[in-house]
Amino acid sequence: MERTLILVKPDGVKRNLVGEVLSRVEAKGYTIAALKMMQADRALLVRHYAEHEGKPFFEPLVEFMMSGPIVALVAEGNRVIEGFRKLAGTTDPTTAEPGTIRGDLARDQGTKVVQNIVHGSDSVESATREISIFFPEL
Ligand code: IDP
Ligand code: MG
Repeated sequence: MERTLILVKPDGVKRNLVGEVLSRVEAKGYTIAALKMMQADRALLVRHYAEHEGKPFFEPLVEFMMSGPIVALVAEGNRVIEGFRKLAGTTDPTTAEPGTIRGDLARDQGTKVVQNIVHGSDSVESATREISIFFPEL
């Protein structure tokens, strides 16, 4: 069964949208296989976002992701990686389709890093790597 790593980012937790995100994942029919609230530290985030190191938004991204608690979960189901990316919507919340998490619940806040409520793995390789970072016990 395919698995993906989903994060509710600090903006989503601060705005009390954890339940809303979990509800959309469950309503779609995916199973939540693991779930935890945590405070991510720099080392963990640098590993998680390694592909973005050197980009202008990298440091703001790490700072933002450390700005408050996050919720990490593993969701499971056939084609869940692709399916959750569709549920999340495109990276830029201004143009993300209405009906998606980012399209419905986020907007441009004028910050250096885009605040867009959720992260979802983008491939089987990323999912395996990211799940092992956030849930080494699995
Ligand atoms: P994704 O989350 O839709 O997969 P990525 O390109 O992997 O998008 O970028 C990771 C995160 O970095 C995004 O979710 C967003 O928070 C932030 N980000 C991506 N591109 C930009 C940008 O061009 N400017 C500011 N922040 C960005
Ligand atoms: Mg990404």
